[in-house]
Amino acid sequence: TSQYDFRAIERKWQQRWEEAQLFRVEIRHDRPKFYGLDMFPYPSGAGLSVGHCRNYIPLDVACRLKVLQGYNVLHPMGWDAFGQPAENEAIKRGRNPKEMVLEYAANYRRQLKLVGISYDWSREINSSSPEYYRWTQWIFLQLYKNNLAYRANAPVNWCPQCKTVLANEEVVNGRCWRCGSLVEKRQVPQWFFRITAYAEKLLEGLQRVNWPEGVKALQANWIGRSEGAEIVFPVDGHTETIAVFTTRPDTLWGATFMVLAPEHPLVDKLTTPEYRAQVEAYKERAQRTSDIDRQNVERAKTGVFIGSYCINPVTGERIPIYIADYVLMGYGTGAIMAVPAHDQRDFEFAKRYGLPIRLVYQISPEQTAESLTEAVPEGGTMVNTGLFDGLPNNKETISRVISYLEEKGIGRGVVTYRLRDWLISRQRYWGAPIPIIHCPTCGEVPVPEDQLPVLLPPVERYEPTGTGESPLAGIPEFVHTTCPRCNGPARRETDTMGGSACSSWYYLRFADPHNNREAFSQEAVRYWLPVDLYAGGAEHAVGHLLYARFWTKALHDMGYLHFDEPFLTYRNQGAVLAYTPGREVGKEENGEEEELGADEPIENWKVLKPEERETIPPEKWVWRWVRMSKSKGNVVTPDEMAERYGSDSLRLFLLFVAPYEENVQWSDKGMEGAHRFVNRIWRIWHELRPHYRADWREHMPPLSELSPTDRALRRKLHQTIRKVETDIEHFRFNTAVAALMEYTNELSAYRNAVANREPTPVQACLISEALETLPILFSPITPHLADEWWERLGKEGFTFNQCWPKYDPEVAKEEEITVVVQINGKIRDKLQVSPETPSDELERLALASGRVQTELQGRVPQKIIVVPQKLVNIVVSK
Ligand code: ANZ
Ligand code: ZN
Repeated sequence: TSQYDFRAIERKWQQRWEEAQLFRVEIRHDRPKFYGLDMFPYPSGAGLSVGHCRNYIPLDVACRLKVLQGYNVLHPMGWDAFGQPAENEAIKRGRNPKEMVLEYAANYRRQLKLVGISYDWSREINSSSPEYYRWTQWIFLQLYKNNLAYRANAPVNWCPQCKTVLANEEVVNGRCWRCGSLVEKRQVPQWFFRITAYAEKLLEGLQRVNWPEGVKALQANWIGRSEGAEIVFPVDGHTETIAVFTTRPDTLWGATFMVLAPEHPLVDKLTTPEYRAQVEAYKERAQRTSDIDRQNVERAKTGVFIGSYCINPVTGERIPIYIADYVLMGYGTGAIMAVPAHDQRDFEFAKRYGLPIRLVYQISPEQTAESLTEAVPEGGTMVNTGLFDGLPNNKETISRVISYLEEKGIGRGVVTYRLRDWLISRQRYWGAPIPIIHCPTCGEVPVPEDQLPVLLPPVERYEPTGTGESPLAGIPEFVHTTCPRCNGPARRETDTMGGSACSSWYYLRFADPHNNREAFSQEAVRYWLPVDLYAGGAEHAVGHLLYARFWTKALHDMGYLHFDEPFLTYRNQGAVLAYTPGREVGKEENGEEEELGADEPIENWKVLKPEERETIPPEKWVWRWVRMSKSKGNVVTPDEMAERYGSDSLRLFLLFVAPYEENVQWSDKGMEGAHRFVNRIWRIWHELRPHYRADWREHMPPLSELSPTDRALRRKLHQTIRKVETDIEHFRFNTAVAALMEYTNELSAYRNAVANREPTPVQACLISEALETLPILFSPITPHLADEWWERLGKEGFTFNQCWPKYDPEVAKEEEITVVVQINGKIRDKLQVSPETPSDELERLALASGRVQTELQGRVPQKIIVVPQKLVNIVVSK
């Protein structure tokens, strides 16, 4: 029957694909490879929403196209199962995280199959399985051996709610990325990866990848390279010296005071007794202020004098030492030379505390330090330096000053980075144990590689302890062990690795997921890696995407990888927003703001809680577009959509509704529209089906013998083949679908023209070409429908592994006509244009013609007459 029974059709093909193991990749050596990867998800209990589907469907379409183009395509899926999200949920539900994760993953897998994603499930990985984390631990050891992993006492971000430390990348606006609590500072021994050693390489590599500019800029800013100098100031009456980092060593002559971060190690030593009390009070206050606030340019610049002085090494002056919270300990040297004339923060500070201001650059002879109303960072020529007076305010001068300081032994040129080392230890249960043993005699000893994995022991209680120790510390059988070096009694490290360690190498494991002798074989990685196309949310810009690049580079330098950038092309999709009822609230009530997209909070608005939907009358509801999420009660599931409209319609809708990078406003209406289109093309195809002849290729007449209508239909088909292919390759899924819709219109018009008549043999050829091409063109987008058509043509197998049709450039070429150009009625030139060229375009082309311009000799036309498809007549006075 020609009834579009999508439920039966989709069920049938999903079953057949499964039976045939259709998506299992086999390497055929005569073909090129393509590795398309989605960021592997943490499977949550809420299951997939249509919002998640928007991550996976576009990449699936791109991968399916690559298969049709004849590539060996690796398109795998797995679970980012370790880490805080899973553990928090397990605690909330009182469940064992291991079982819970497996159950959630099974549901995700079912849903992903339901929407027809072509994953090779034989390569599924789960980062919390010992077969996987054994190798996460192995990589940890390699980093450790290469001095890229170390333990240090450090002030760290502590989430009082999750009771664990957090990486800098996990602190968002001073709050925990998971639970939103305000983050505190604590001093505890922690494990770090030395990502700072790769700051320069991480920056450099960004120039070699095809990523969205915005994401590259975020990473570059996060790495934060600064060129400048370190200058050493002697302290008056002490043997100590203070080094400062400055980007403007040329302004040293204007440094009239020095500012230390309140946490600077020399503060205690240099504070004189009479200032002790105020210094302590200020330090206390600073500790409670977040780094974000401290960097806020709007905040008043406060600080206190500590009683000591240092010596400006070029002027010989004694300058006072202050502490102020606008100087951070974590950047540069934690100390600055303050140049109020040319640095705005220092200017505000000097004005507040009545400190001297001295110009190093003068804009005009009248300009004085007293007359300044703000700092002047740019312009002017040097004054008050003696040696360099008269030089302009530019890079060249900075270099000359640096050379001078180096000669004098006062300072040296340096490059600093904002990037900090990556904090990896977590005082949590649900992670890969850090494979280190602490021995009272030998110190830190790595677990021998043949003893990996260090298994995560099963426990009754895995809630965080709140003491700052991991729950593993409470399991004597785990903790007590023997030292691999001296065989004496020793203790195991009880911290686990944060989930970001697992996700820093999973893309390598997919190449060789079942290897139990090594993390990955050279052969597999050499074949499949790097990832050709990576898709996932831009919120990972300075976390996962940076970490993964670092591990790749480190493993590359150790000789394990032949490449040093893991993701050649990376794309991030927009979110799916749902129209959601909420209510207006005052600022006070809006403590944690609702989030619209990734980073746009909605003020004065809160989503309605289920009980509020009962109590607040609908006319008081305030509707907003916000990101779909279970917590907002606005989730639409793919299950619902597959049942009502079919997965093919859902796929087509999600691709068509907006450009890939843009947010989508979900609407059932739009979904219905997509479904109507799928129904329509299904019907048209079936109406033409009776005229199909399998031998059409042999009977297709040459182009020149086709009637204009026939020719137009073939032209459109071949243009559509080309457009769908290039659009998908460039992630322009919406216009690819639009092209299919346009073609559908043409085909429908053609069908009407031949309706009720037996088509001529030539028409039958054209119809057959369309009938046979459509299943392949639709295959990446609506794969179930495509296979059903294919079968109904009497073909064997699946559209999945057919060949993408070759468009014929001759056939696709736009028809051209000749339009003559006249001046005062005499033919002067001819234009070759498409018949649809509009009048104003013809006029423009005519005037741009070289021959016309020569003829006109600068005369301005009095009148231009255009007869579309025929001529342009330019009238000029003689
Ligand atoms: C003197 C000076 C004069 C500065 C001038 C700027 C302009 P970027 O570009 O972000 O690297 N600085 C250095 N360490 C700091 C810290 N730990 N906390 C806060 N500020 C710090 O900024 C480098 C500049 O920021 C340095 O150059 C220093 O101020 C300040 F006309 O030194 B400058
Ligand atoms: Zn030992």
